[in-house]
Amino acid sequence: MVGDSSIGKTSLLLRYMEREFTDCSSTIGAAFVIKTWGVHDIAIWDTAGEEKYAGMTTFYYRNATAAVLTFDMFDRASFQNLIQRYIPILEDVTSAQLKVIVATKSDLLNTRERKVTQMEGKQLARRCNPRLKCDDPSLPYFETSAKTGHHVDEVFEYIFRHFFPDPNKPSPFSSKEKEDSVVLDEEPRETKFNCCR
Ligand SMILES: Nc1nc2c(ncn2[C@@H]2O[C@H](COP(=O)(O)OP(=O)(O)O)[C@@H](O)[C@H]2O)c(=O)[nH]1
Ligand SMILES: [Mg+2]
Repeated sequence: MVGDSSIGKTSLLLRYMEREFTDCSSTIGAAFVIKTWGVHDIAIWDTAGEEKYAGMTTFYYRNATAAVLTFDMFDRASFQNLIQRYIPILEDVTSAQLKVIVATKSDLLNTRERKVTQMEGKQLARRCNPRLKCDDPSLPYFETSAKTGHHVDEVFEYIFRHFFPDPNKPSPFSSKEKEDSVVLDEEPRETKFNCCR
């Protein structure tokens, strides 16, 4: 989960994992949760966007298979920061094969004026993912609301399906069989989200 602070990264992940929206204080450093998807245990890293943690963030980017690049659709600077700051760092340090662009806080569209168009979001998704086929109808671009849950599952499930079209087939990345997913599923979640409780 990449992007400026206060974009809604933690809220998005919380909504997906816990099915709820909680007003969170800012995340410290980076932490992760494990999502069990068929026979796979998928680690999702939530980073803090603050400058002071930039070095640490780079460390977490390094082994990422996919990146969720978030911006607040009402904050143009957060979109520019993806382009000028986060995407270049990501491309420098990782071989992430998929970059999903996610606009947050879509529940506010009725009352506020968006500062980034849907077209701009889609263009960025296209530019970031040159390996996707040109005629692929499902660009990795989503407009979401952690508050209402709008399009939140779609973000994560797009990624999981991209890498594991059949969730019950063993991973192409590792031959390790799933053994104790329940334990893995529970433990990091508690560690991660204690800022909200
Ligand atoms: N209206 C609205 N507020 C949101 C949404 N997602 C996050 N927020 C608020 O934005 C602030 C920052 O959210 P947080 O998840 O901590 O952002 P992070 O720093 O990127 O992890 C918090 O006050 C959230 O309540 C959303 O979908 N809609
Ligand atoms: Mg956070």
